[in-house]
Amino acid sequence: MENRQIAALFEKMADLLEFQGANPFRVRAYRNGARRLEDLPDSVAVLIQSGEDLTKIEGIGKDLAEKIATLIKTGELPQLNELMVEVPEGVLALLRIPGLGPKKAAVIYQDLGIDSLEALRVACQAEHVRKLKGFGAKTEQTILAGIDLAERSGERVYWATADEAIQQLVEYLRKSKAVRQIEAAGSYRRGRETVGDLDILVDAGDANEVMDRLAAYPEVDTTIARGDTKMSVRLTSGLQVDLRVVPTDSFGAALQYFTGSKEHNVVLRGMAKQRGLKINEWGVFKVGDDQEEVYLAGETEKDIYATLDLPCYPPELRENRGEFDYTSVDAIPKLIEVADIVGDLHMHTSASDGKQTIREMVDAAKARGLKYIAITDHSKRVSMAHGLDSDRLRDQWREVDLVNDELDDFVVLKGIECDILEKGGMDLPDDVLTEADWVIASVHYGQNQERQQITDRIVGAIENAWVSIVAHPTGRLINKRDRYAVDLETVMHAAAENGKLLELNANPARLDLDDVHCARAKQLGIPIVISSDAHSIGGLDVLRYGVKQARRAGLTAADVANTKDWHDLQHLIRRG
Ligand code: DGT
Ligand code: CA
Ligand code: CA
Ligand code: ZN
Repeated sequence: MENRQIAALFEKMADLLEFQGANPFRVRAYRNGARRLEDLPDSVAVLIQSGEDLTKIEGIGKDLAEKIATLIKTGELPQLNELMVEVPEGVLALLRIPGLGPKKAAVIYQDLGIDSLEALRVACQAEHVRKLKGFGAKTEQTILAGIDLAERSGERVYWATADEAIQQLVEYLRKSKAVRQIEAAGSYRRGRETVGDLDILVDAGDANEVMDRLAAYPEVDTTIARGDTKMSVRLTSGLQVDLRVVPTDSFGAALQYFTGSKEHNVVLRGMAKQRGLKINEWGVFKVGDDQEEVYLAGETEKDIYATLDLPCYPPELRENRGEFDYTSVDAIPKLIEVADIVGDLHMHTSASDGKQTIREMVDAAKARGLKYIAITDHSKRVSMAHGLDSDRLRDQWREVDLVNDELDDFVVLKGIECDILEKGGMDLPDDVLTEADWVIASVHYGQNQERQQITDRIVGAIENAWVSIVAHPTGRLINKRDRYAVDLETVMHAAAENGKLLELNANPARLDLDDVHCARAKQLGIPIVISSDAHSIGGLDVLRYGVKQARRAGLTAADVANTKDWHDLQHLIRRG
């Protein structure tokens, strides 16, 4: 069982307990535990196997450690099974309705027997809900409006999707004369691979003018709520937008607060308290003996952090994953930027399943400021993609030679994305791999093999003398397909020992390796290559999504191999 699966079950426990009105500390213990598991690079299954004591992990107490052990041993959790008998599955969906807390959800379930969003919609329309104790016509309206949203809210969107929506919206809002400053906050600003909703902050004198403009945005489907300074709308795409309008004095404080993460903010608030300060979305305040509050800072994020003698952390690092160890600007790693990338080492042409010719990919890469690319079409095992056998590959390389002859200050590398066969071993013989400049090894078949088998396959590829790198090492597709059962820790150690690289595939649906594992690779000294895996010219533009993910892992330009020119990059690999 993977860490993520265990985390999901803990989240479910927390939801169910919350619904039952359980002790909030117990609920929080499960949620914290879930988060810790997701952030953990090592598989707890493996840790347990090797006799490690899980309680040494921060946030995992004795109780959770026992439950993890049970889950790994039996695949089930008796306490969860019991709760699921007591609380029907559909009730959990009720908790996703904005503004409907566990207490109200429980009343709806107990008094009306409602256990699904659809049943709740019918009850609201029949005006049964307003008659419940503690409810009213207005609450009923809010619930009704929230049901649609809850139906879609299971889906978090790719960061790239959020980016497109937010760029358009910010550009539109900025045209309001009332807007002095505007910034996107939340998980979007932190660069999380998926985004739940969009948070936008505006510094303006007249909040109403800004909110009116948002209401008039053509992409707005419904207004969920509107107050004096905040407003939530749903876009036709299903995405929710939370807008907050604040005065200039509080803009930095609000930006800091709504950028989060919640976990980062909790720590910050604690540090403030220790100094007799109070920190919230309005600013940092000195609390006097008479409880009187004096405003100290709030205009910029930098000011906020400075009141605590802390540097202004890049948003990507604000996850309480060790950033507070950096107590000065100089201590923070200088995170990689898009402009640092000088080459792209994974792309396809019309020879396999890409759309363009080598020359077209070259021109597009040059136009994007790159210095080299590797052409890496599929090998023959991927017959659906018209993968190349040795003869076709050598033909392609002759073409690469011709293209290179025409180029100054740009290099096209002879590459291949060679499949790792189901039974192990590479899809093409060593004598052809030897002639390549760059060999990517990938799993496309047998993705459901058990842990040992698929790990052995990938390690086998890493041990092949001619392989340069393993692409999309876990095979996950965000929101769509789970990762392979592969033991990444073993794979990474093999890469480190054999002098091989690992890919951060920048496709927004892949982002594979993810942030946690990129950080682990860095610890082990394994260079990461951020690649587009482009199948067309437009596909080259995804590199920046990979860079975002790399920043969340704390990677600097020095940690990413394709920030170096091709000559220097080769020295990072032990081939042959
Ligand atoms: P998302 O939307 O699920 O992808 O994730 P976020 O991080 O954007 O979360 P969201 O939209 O619920 O809230 C935006 C930020 O506001 C969040 O990162 C931190 C802050 N925030 C929200 N609720 C709380 C809270 O209860 N306590 C604290 N300390 N901060 C909060
Ligand atoms: Ca958000
Ligand atoms: Ca939000
Ligand atoms: Zn590929």
